[in-house]
Amino acid sequence: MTYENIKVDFRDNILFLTINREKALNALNSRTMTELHHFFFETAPKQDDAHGIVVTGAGEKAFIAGADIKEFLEMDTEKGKELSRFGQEVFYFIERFPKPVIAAVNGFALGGGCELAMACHIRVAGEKARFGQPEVNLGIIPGYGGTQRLIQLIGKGKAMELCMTGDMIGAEEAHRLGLVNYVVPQGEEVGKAVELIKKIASKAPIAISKIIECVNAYFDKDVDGFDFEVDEFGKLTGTEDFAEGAAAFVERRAANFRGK
Ligand code: DAK
Repeated sequence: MTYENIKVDFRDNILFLTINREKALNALNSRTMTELHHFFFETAPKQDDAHGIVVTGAGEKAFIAGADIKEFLEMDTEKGKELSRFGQEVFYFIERFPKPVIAAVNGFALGGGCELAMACHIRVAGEKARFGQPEVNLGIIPGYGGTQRLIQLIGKGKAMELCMTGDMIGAEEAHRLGLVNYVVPQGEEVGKAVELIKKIASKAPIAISKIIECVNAYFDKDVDGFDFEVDEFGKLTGTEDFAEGAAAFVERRAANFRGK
């Protein structure tokens, strides 16, 4: 698939995904959702040598200013359903992607943009970033998991307030609430995300993928997260990387993990 609305680069074993509709503040129209779907289901899983993914927005103003409101005007039920199915799949898949996915939030992260950032494993915000769920201003509610993931990150009271008022909050407030992991000087978001991915890449890859599964298991109502953790822990003790990690500790050297 040829990408028109997203840009994909691969450098230093990291996939850089940029939402590339600067004139529309990187709003997510259906074409962009289709491309995101393709990227996360086709492109990224095949890049075996990637250590992780950094997601950001083109330009200096926005990460993603939400779903494309202008496109809403032309939407019928069928199109709406298709968009919804695609979106839900993409966001679910991002959250469970077996390598770190880090949002480098460089500006407005509103509606679907805030939701996409929340589906990522870690969020780094530039100091001018602004977050919000303004769907209520349009007569709708967050539809890409926003009501659920916001509670997971910042708690029920604040999630209620942000969704019901549609208010925006700045990066510092987002950090104070736990919505973002780091606030960095504007323009340094991607650099910080790269630093984090490089650090994570020095650990055992299977363990990293299992951490992502186990943490997500907590929020899966059909799974007992503790049991799940026991099973995954047991499996990891049989990996070559565990033997290597333990041996490296005893031999006082850096571990050389191979993902086996
Ligand atoms: N959609 C389309 N165009 C947008 C846009 C958006 N969300 N946000 C900005 N733009 C466009 C503007 O129309 C303008 O285009 P031109 O008029 O120049 O052609 C350009 O980007 C620059 O925007 P502004 O001139 O407004 O820039 P300002 O600095 O004055 O304001 C702003 C920046 C971010 C405060 C403002 O643009 C704004 O309030 N934008 C809208 C924010 C918003 O309400 N976002 C949508 C939230 S609703 C679904 C699941 C989820 C969703 C939908 C469906 N399903 C399950 C099916 C999600 C819904 C949402 O995200």
